[in-house]
Amino acid sequence: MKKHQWLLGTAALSLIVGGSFASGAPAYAAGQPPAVYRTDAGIGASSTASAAALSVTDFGAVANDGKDDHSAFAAAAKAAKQQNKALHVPAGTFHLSKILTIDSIRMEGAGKAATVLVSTDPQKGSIDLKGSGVSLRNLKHVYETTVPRGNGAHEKNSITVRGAGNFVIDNVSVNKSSTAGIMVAYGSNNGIISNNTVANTGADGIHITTESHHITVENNTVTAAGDDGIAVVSYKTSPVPVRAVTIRDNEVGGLSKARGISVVGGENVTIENNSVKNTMMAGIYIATEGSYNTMNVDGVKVVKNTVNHTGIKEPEKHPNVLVYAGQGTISNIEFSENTITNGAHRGIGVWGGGVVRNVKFERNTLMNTNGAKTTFKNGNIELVDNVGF
Ligand SMILES: [Ca+2]
Repeated sequence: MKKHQWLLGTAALSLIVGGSFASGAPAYAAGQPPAVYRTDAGIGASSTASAAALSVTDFGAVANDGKDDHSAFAAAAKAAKQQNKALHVPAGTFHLSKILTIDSIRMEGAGKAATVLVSTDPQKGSIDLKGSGVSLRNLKHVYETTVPRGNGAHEKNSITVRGAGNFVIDNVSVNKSSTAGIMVAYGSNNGIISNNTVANTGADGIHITTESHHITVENNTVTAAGDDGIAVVSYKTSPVPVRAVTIRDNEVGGLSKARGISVVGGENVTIENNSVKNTMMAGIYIATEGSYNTMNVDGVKVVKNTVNHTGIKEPEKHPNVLVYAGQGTISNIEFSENTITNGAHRGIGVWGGGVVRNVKFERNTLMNTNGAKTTFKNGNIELVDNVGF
């Protein structure tokens, strides 16, 4: 707690000195502690429309009339890029009949309850982010209707980051999508996904894949995801894995249909200080999967998370925390100072027919009353000062 308070004070001071919020510049660096956003929503929200911003209403968008605004939004986004200006979306409800692409611009609403973008085509409603320095803030994106997940096409995600660099998705509410809530793909890098609310998706809540790297996912709330809550996934069809991802201070659960937080192929991933509860499969899942032909996992730190009552679904009966080598190799996994409680069917498991190397559990607290506390069937497992194992 002392450390937490010290970090908070330091961050707040540096922000006041830097004064970067008023400029609309990215509000923080990836290495900064996230606590400041929780304590001062006004600072986190930032970004009032400035003289340097264009408004979608100047390009013909009309709020609350039930009519399509896509062409106005597209024209405004194009102009904002050409003029190097931010794009403001005022309060109200706007309708989008197609995919909206924002390229290298900052698009900002008036708040994630105040500005609502409604996609009317369930097959083609993604807000796509591309280019460099692109950001999406302070609005809500919903689909009027959804269709089955089916082929999993990105066109029916809520938000899709397509190879963008230095991107930000902050204070956005995502509600309903046929596939993922926030999809980060195609080598997207140096991105921050923060303070968002993601609910009722057809696939994963937040999904990071296809060579993306240096991504921070912090202080988001993910509930009722149709698949995993927050997932890092690398397929063997990629030349390199997803890497350097930090997932911290998120709340994940609300009867999400699969795992809470998962790494299924990837390198150098930190999962820290998250709360995961009430997911159908394992709360935290580190795996290689033969059926999905995923890459190896190397270097995952799982630190100071709470995992409560996960693995609800039968017959799988996942433990609260599961390391599963379905193929290939899982190496260098560290679980430290986590609190793992009330597993629906069991506590912690490490198993699978692949290779598991170097899994360490240190100073974790396990409180398990249903089924086996620990099931270690594979790997070189080091246990240090854990409680309840
Ligand atoms: Ca309209």
